[in-house]
Amino acid sequence: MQIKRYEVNNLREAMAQIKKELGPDAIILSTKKMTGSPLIEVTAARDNGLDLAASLDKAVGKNFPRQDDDIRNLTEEISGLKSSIDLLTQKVFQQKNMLNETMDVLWERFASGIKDHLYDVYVKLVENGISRSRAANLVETIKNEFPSESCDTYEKGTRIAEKLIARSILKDDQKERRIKAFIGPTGVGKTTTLAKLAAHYSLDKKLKVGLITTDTYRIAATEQLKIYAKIMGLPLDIASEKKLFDRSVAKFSDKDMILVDTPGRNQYDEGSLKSLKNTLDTSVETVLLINPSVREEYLVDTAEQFKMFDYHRIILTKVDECRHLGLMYDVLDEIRKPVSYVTTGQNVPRDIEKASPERLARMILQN
Ligand SMILES: Nc1nc2c(ncn2[C@@H]2O[C@H](COP(=O)(O)OP(=O)(O)O)[C@@H](O)[C@H]2O)c(=O)[nH]1
Ligand SMILES: [Mg+2]
Repeated sequence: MQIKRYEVNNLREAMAQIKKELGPDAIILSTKKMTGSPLIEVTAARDNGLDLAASLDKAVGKNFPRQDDDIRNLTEEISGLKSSIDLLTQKVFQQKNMLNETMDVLWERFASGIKDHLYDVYVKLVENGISRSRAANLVETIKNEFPSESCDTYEKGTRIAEKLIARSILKDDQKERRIKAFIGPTGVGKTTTLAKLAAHYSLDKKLKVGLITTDTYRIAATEQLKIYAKIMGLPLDIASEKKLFDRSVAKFSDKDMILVDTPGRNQYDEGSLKSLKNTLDTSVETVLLINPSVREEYLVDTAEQFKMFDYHRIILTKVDECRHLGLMYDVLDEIRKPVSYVTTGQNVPRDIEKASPERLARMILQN
């Protein structure tokens, strides 16, 4: 019998080495956890014609851990570890929430130390959905940087807060590109917004517009755009992959503007996002659509998922359904991309407005 010891990081690594050196009939005699790296020590043996398992049982008694026991033990250990990790993650989240709550109380206390009418401004900002920390920072800036007579009433303070918010929102002064693709989560309003803008560019600006959809996953999605294209008398091409997309772009060489609709697929499906990214080359302007009515974490998450597109600007959709536009301020501050339009209803082509920092600030403060 040949016995060998292996120091490895996992069982799979051990099995590969054992199979290579001792052959496919070798068996594992024991595994032992070690401190540090490598993580485990595995002892294996090769049978030389004898019934190895039987002779081992005989030689060391039934107490000797066999392969099945080892795997069972390891499985138990792994599931134990998993539970510990879950518990730890839960605790971290709880602590984070507690910390946030404590910070909120501190900000609250800090803000209440500020003079009456400025505290009212702070309360309004928070009521409108702005986080306590940003709201407290805004009133603190008003207090410190503006002469007291310029903010000695609630109205004056609110006006200055609006100005400060506008100042901190990015201006959309980048050049527009000829090909624009609308990306974003399912149902955010890509197809509807594209139709609104197609009408704006072709009817108001008298540009020659071509439409492409890469959304070939749902028949209804293509039909929806076909109807809009027909009503507006605009050509629509369907391109399910890069080659067809490039062909459509070449076909529309006489167009001033090409608007591209993209699939409403699960944003967490990284494969389909990558294939979309591959279809749209770098000359295409990508516009991320987000709906500020959804939870802040989801918004930040969306922005993160679509980061691979290095999107140029944002369109905020369904602001008519958003009760606390202040949330938008926090998110914009986080994403740092300019907003080109906001959409304000289901009506095509009417419900869309050009965005500007001043307009957004007014919306945030007046809800
Ligand atoms: N209230 C409201 N609904 C909108 C707005 N934009 C789109 N919608 C609706 O949202 C739904 C999904 O829109 P759609 O364009 O198909 O989303 P897509 O999956 O991203 O293409 C439709 O019922 C639209 O009418 C908007 O600005 N406000
Ligand atoms: Mg769509």
